[in-house]
Amino acid sequence: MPNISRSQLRSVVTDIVERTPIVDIHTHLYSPAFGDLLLWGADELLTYHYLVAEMMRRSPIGYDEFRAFSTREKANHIWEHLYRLSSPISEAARGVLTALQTVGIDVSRADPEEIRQQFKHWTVEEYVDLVFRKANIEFVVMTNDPFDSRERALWEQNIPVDSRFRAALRIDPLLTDLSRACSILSELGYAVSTRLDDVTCAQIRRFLRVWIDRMDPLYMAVSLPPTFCFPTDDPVRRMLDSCILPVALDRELPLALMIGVKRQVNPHLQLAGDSVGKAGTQAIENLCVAYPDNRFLVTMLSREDQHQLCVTARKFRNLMPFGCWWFLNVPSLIREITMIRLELLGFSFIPQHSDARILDQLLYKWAHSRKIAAEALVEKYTDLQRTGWSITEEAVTRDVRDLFRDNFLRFAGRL
Ligand code: FIX
Ligand code: ZN
Repeated sequence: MPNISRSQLRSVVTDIVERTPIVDIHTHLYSPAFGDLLLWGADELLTYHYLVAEMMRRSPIGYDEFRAFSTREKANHIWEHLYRLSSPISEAARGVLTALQTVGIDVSRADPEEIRQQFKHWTVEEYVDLVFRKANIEFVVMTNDPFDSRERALWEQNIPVDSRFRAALRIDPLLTDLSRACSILSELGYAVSTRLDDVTCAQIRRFLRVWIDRMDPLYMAVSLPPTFCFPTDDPVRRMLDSCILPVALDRELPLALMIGVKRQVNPHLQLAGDSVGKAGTQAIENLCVAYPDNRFLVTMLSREDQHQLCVTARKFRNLMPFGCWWFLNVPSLIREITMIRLELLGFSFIPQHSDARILDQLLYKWAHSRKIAAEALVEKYTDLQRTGWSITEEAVTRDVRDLFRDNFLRFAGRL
């Protein structure tokens, strides 16, 4: 394969980044068979919890008054305050415009009613096809919660799952709310107690295996507060040591740890009320040393933890950093974090996940992230070319595929 010339580098790399299909390793999307759980369209897009938080800073509306609105009224209110009375410059507000533009909606003079009308042209199946094609996504990984009765009922009916939506087994209550976990497990017929005795641990392992068999997840996942410690004397240690990690090992599943979320610092904001705290990587180091045969996918929410996470990843091959999560999913920080990772880890990380909750968001989150990844790679390959090193299309294609797809599939044992 011929070398890419310096003058062509930018266009070749950008083109390869655009053409490489994405495996989106963490979303809150569902396959259409899950019915109402799959969110899409104008009103859902405009009432994303990121936008609710931003609107509340500009509108005098009371929390209860806003909560009592219908989704359509909420969308109109958000449009009024974030799009009409101000320019939609924040990442979440701009993202709506990128998403609409990508599916051919003229945003120059649109208002929510006109946008709603445009969505009437599509069925959900057509819209899923359109979004996956435009965003060039191979598949997304859902967040599947067996502690949620609505979701559980759907899985129990053995609904057919579209192969573009793969499962991840989400297990937060086991590590963050043991009494809730135990009361749900008891209702489901498992003999458990919050003392986490041997019988309980065996029952929790059985529960996890039942749901792994049902969902065929690509990994298990939990999001954790910045105060997460390991090891400790509390039930978290026993839950990891005697329930979750042995099952992860024998079913060959990575455990995804999403660390740094401070839940409900403002409960009035509901889903929009969570915040961030610095965590450090001591717990991750301890887990990686203590369980060298387990694999850990890790994303951290605070900017301050990003460098330390890269250094920790240099020490442990059973640790895979991923994504620019939530408040980090803004261009300036994606750029910074991607550069630090490239410089400290080469191509051995997963640069991004979308965390999309509304299908349409795949369009903007990936368009924006692809652009930043391409710019970072052009800068780094240019530095290599300056040394006399040859850059070929084959090499760039391999590197980009590793970042957007193969690193995850390999780490999850699926390649
Ligand atoms: O815990 C998580 O998976 C978080 O990503 C969500 O709970 C959060 O609300 C979110 O949507 C962030 O993007
Ligand atoms: Zn998430």
